Parts: sequence; structure tokens; C-alpha cells
Amino acid sequence: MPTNLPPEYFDAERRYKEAIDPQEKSDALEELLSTIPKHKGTDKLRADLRKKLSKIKSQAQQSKKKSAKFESNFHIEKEGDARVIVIGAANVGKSSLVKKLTHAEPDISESPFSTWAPTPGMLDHRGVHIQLIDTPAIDRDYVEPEFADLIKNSDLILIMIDLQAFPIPQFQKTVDTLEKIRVVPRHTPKCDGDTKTKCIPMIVTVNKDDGEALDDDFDVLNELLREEGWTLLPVSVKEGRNLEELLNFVIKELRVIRVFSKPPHEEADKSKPFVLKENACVEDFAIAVHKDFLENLKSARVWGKEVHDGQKVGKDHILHDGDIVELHV
Ligand SMILES: Nc1nc2c(ncn2[C@@H]2O[C@H](COP(=O)(O)OP(=O)(O)OP(=O)(O)O)[C@@H](O)[C@H]2O)c(=O)[nH]1
Ligand SMILES: [Mg+2]
Repeated sequence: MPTNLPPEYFDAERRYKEAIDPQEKSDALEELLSTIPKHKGTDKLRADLRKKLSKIKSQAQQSKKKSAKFESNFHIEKEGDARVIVIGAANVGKSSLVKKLTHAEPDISESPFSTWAPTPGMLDHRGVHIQLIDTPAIDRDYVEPEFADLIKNSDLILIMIDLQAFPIPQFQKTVDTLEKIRVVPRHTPKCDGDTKTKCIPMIVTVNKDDGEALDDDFDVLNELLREEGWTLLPVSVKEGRNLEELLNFVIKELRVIRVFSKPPHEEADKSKPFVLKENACVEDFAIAVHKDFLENLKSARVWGKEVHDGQKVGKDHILHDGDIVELHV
């Protein structure tokens, strides 16, 4: 060791030794190098430290890339009228469902843990645009915070289980993992207004019920979990069994209504409903159509439930699924 190193060298060396992550280590090492006087006696020391620095810099670069990729994997923009996320143990058929119902192309494999990143797809069911998200298996002890956020920002969770592979422990593990990240089903007393707990509607989607021979197994499971207030639906993604019913359930549990707009003296456009929350009123509909409507709205006429055809109503009239509304400004 050369004898003529300044005291700053030893301070910088201590910081370098204490640094933990690669970026911190690389910064400390650069500082250390800058404290060494340049002369023949320090040539070897400087060369060794420079070599070390270049190795640490490439490590720091890699860990930066990894974390950037990780963040973008779990960050998915919300699209459509509602976000529905498929959660469950490995190999239950999550990717198969998303592939079957949307244009997304997630990997499907007989071997477990084939999905490592979430994949969103869009579907249109009776005019409601749903963003359906495939996810990595969740039956493990650690859930990345970004994954937890994605779940918490969903309007509905499809808990998927495999009827042909010990469905009860699978179900329990998934529910326990959700509870650990403070996500609980809307129907439980655990939804007690605690702001840290997120209450989300959940449907237990019992997959691989490929035929009548397996229906008895489903009935046993159904009896057990329905007592606790769970909604279960047997499906077979492979056979296309009950998928339409599943989407009907989803719309019901999302508690949304579809309302159609009708310009005066014209027919309603039944192909494009406005999707509103249950118990929405004419005022909510006007905002959804165009915010300017609300300011100038004088009255409205409604065709549908609990009104005579074309009945004149006020802004606070509650709308129902399938209603047609004509706004008057
Ligand atoms: N018999 C049967 N097999 C199915 C059904 N749905 C999916 N599979 C099969 O189950 C296996 C797993 O399907 P995936 O869709 O990859 O399952 P996953 O839940 O996404 O699995 P991971 O991403 O690994 O967690 C594949 O071999 C599928 O073909 C079904 O309804 N019936
Ligand atoms: Mg998968």
C-alpha cells in the first residue's frame, strides 16, 4: 500500500465498503479514485480500482434495466368500461381463458408457472368493454407490490381454480394470498370500511369441468363455498362450457347498466350503450354523453323500465339497464 494517500482516500474507502446497491458502490468507487494522487507509486492501485469500477458499472446498468422492465411489466393502462383480472394458482387455465375470450396471445403450457408477466386483452360483452388481464400464478408467499397494485386497481377478480387438481387448497391459498395484500371479497364482513383494505367483487371460476362426469365434484365444492357467500361458476375453457354465463355473471357483479342515447326524432343507436354504475340517474347519463349537456339540460324523455314510453323525467330520475334516453337542452 503506498504511504502517501490523503485522508479523503480513507473516508471514500469507508463509504465504498458500506455501499450496498451497485449504483451506490459505483459512485463511491469513482470518488475513491478521484482522491488518489497520480504518480508511479499509485499506478497499480488506480488500475485495479478502474477494473473494479467498470465491472460494478455494468452491474449497476443491468439492475437498472431489470427494474425498469419489471415496472413496465405490471403497469397496464386501464381501458374500456371495467377491468377484470384473472387470479389463481399455477396451471389452472388463466392464460387459456384470456386467450379464448380476447385477441391476446398469452403463452399456454402444460407445465406450471409459464406466465411471468400480466397480459391484457379486450372483450365486448353485450356492449360492455372489458379489459381482461391474465396474470402469473399467485400461490406463493411474495407478491410484488406492482402486482398487488394491479389487483387492487381491478373492478372484479376472477379467482380461477382447477376442478381436477385439489381445488380446495388451491382456492384457500389464493384467497389467503389476496388477504395478505389486503384484498378481500366484497361479500364478507371483512369489508368493514377500513380504508387500507380493498373490497373487490370476486367470482370463483371453477375451470376444467369438461363434462358431466365432473359435475358432482363441482356440486360438492359449490355447496361448501356458497355457504360462505361465494359465487361459483363451473366452466371449461377447453370445451367452451359456460363462458357466456361467466360473462353474464361478470356484468351482474360489476353492477353496471347500459343506457342508450336517442337524438330527438331519430332512432336510438342500440349498438353503442353508455355504461353507467347501477343507480345512475339522468344527470350521470348526461355527463357521460357530453359534459356540456349537463349545463344546458332542461329535461329528458325515457323509454324502458318503470316509465311509460317517452315519459318526461327530471335530472334525478334513476335509470335501469336497457333504458333509452332522449336529452333535451
Ligand atoms: N382439461 C382441461 N384442460 C385445460 C382447460 N383449460 C386449460 N387447460 C390446460 O391446462 C394447462 C394450463 O393452462 P394455462 O392456461 O397455461 O394455465 P395458467 O393458469 O395460465 O398457468 P400458469 O401461467 O403456469 O400459472 C394447459 O395444458 C391447458 O391446455 C380446460 O378447461 N380443461
Ligand atoms: Mg398462464
